[in-house]
Amino acid sequence: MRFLGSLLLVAATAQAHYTFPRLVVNGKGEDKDWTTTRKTKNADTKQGVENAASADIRCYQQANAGAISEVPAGATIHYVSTQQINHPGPTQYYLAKVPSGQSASSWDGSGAVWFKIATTMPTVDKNKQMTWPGQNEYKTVNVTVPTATPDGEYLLRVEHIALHMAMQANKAQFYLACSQVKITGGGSGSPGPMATFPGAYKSTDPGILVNLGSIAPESYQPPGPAVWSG
Ligand SMILES: [Cu+2]
Repeated sequence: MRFLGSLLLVAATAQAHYTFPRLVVNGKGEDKDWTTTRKTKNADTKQGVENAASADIRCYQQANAGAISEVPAGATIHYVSTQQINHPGPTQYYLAKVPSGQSASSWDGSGAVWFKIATTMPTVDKNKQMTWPGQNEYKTVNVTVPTATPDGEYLLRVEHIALHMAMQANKAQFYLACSQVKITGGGSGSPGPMATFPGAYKSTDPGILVNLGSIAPESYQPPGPAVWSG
């Protein structure tokens, strides 16, 4: 029975991980996985990033993508997830504008260029478990690209932070991807505050090193800068 128990545990763990290979814009997804979303290093293993200060926290990419998605400002977007997003934790979206003279197809996203456009907060369900919007779905939560976002090429970064083991240092798991996008029909907003990846997160941030059993849902502090809503 002991053997069976550990087999089941291994199976559950393997199923619990995920990648986000397709961006969906106003209901229309990428034709194939990793077309405008940069293929991540965990495309096969599905392992999350555990070191919030590592270079992989930016895009976790193994390669640039071949194309760029057009994203109208004001569009509703989400990502397809390869497995059910069954761990508790927030989903966050960031944008970084490609510097002039460079392309979203090749720019590396370095510098203090990343601003957050969305995060999610937990509630407590009837079993007294903390749950987040989008939990247990096969897609990430929807976000609206702020209409004030200036036109141009950007990297779009999605992350889901799995917090089921986050009471231990460096045991939060970051599932993330970056897509190459071109925002059209946008506005004249001034996005900010800006952050770097790595740099935006520390392993000791209260939203990363956290025991979900010991905090109230409204006191959860998602890591990174404040949301820019346009
Ligand atoms: Cu998992």
